Amino acid sequence: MNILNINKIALIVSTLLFLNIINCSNHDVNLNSNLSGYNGCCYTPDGKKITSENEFKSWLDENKMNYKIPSEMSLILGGETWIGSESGLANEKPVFQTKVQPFLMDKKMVTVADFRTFIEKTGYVTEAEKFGDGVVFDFEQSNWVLVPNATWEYPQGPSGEKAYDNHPVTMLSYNDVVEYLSWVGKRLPTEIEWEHAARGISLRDNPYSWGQELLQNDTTYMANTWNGVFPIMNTIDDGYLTTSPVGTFGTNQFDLSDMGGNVWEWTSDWYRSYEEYNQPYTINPGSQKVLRGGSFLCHTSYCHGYRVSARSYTPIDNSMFHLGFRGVKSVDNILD
Ligand SMILES: [Ca+2]
Ligand SMILES: [Ca+2]
Repeated sequence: MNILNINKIALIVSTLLFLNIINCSNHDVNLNSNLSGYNGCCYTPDGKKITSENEFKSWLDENKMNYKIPSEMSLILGGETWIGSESGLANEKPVFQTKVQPFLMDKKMVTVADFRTFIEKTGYVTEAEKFGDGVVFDFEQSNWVLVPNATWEYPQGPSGEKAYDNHPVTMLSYNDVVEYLSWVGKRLPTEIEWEHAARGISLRDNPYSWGQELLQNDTTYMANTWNGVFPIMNTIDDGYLTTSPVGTFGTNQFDLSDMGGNVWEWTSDWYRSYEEYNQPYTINPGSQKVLRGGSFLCHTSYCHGYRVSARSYTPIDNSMFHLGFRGVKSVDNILD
């Protein structure tokens, strides 16, 4: 067994620990993220305070001649924002306030079809293809496994289902997604940008990007997550065992879809405690990147990762079947 495989198996074990023990041992997550009293976040790039989705839409209509916003992206208003949750998991504390500059964010996650265009035009070879395997959850064994020749086209391996064009592309390393985004003139969001965008405009103290409940009116699922008992039984009440088409479960106030569930999303930040956030960071062999948004594997009783404040992490050379991405651009790019 080579060093790469030993590292990968260690990673799988650590991922499993993260999912089942560290994050989750009998921990009931209080859904109130304790940001009450905080009303509205946001200012337009020209300095107008926005406190509701309707005000934002009116401002967008009035200013569409002044701002070039690509149709596939949303303008995320900047302002003072609160990050974290005092009632969430340990790594979501302490809640802190910070400033966010306005930026543009992809409304939808990058799809399999989007990524195929990149491969066809550039001939890029992904790291999973170079390494020869990828990390997959085996539903029959309820365990993580390294699957030989798992790729963005066949994220569960060559004998698994081919990835659908309109689903989020997965099985990509950090370097792969940075390469793609550079090709389209975008970058990854920071985790603060991601959480700020997920919280929307006036629903900012809700646990989820869409509101208070995963199952609205006892009938409508608002995200693709794990239904049933993790990790032994998935009842698939939301319709999907693994990925779902991007945008299936609606959008938040910034018109962003899949900000909870479906697949986790790479961010540009190295993972660390919020208490160390303003200190210089030295990259080390254990460094990992922050993931946001949760996935089809997340369940309320475990990491509950599809909450706006939830954080996960993985090493940069890791390609996983429940991990994708979306791009952002700094806002100067849209000004005339
Ligand atoms: Ca599901
Ligand atoms: Ca997601």
